[in-house]
Amino acid sequence: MTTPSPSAALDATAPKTRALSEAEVERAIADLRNLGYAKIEGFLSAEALAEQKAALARQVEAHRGASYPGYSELRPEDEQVFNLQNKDKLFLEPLSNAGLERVLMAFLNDPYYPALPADAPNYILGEYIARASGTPLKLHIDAWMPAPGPQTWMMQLAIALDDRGAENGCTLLVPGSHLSGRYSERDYAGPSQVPMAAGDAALWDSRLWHGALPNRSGRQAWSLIATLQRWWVKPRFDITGGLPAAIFEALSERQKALLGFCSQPPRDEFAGTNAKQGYDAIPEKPGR
Ligand SMILES: O=C(O)CCC(=O)C(=O)O
Ligand SMILES: [Fe+2]
Repeated sequence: MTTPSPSAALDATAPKTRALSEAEVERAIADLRNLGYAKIEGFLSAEALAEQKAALARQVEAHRGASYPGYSELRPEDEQVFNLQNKDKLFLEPLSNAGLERVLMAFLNDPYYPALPADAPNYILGEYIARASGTPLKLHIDAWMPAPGPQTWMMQLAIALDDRGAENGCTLLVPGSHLSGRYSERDYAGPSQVPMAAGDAALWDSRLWHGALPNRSGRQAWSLIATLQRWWVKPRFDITGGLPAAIFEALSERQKALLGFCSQPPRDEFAGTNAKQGYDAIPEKPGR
């Protein structure tokens, strides 16, 4: 494979994200293995960044004042839009970048999933939010439990839509902590700051101890944060049940597989006996 320069043709499967070079893909995989996180600079083109920002601004406006049980009362200073996959198909496009898929497949694809092509993702979306920091987010893991070793089952992808530095609540993380086999120390001293420029992406293993600084500047910095996980991890929302029909109809088979439509547990043994299904198992409409 040739190594495209950053200005090379845009990736055909993900309009307006940048085609990643072979070296970038390999470095991201190595960094994720060793450090538990990786950065991809300039992931969104200027055009894609403007589009994502405009799409998010519409959603922020539409959800102003909304109350979310279990969230709004706990983190009143933060701003968050949930379930981006239900809001606008545009938010799903960056997730289909071919280089990004290769990085994620290296960690999250089940090699024993014959019903989907070996060169296609069989991992799924677990959650997709946009957030802007308010109060500090203490160090935590998102993997539900720690475990040492080279295998993981969940990753987060953050795409910065604004410049995000220490003054407005950038990500904090503890390099290597994904291999510790321990839950985070909430107040661990000396985590690394991960400043990002608008359009940059970062990935981290969900076992990694991470959090976010408070926003002290008053200047909001939004990121899209997608959780990608192995096909068998329970999503945080009912993604296949909640997707609006109009968005479902506009998606490719590959995107529907990403949303979990190929790996739903059969309702009972007469409907099926294997959750690892192919594109032909995608239902006619959202749900089963
Ligand atoms: O905003 C960030 O960079 C981290 C957010 C995060 O860790 C989370 O939402 O679980
Ligand atoms: Fe997190």
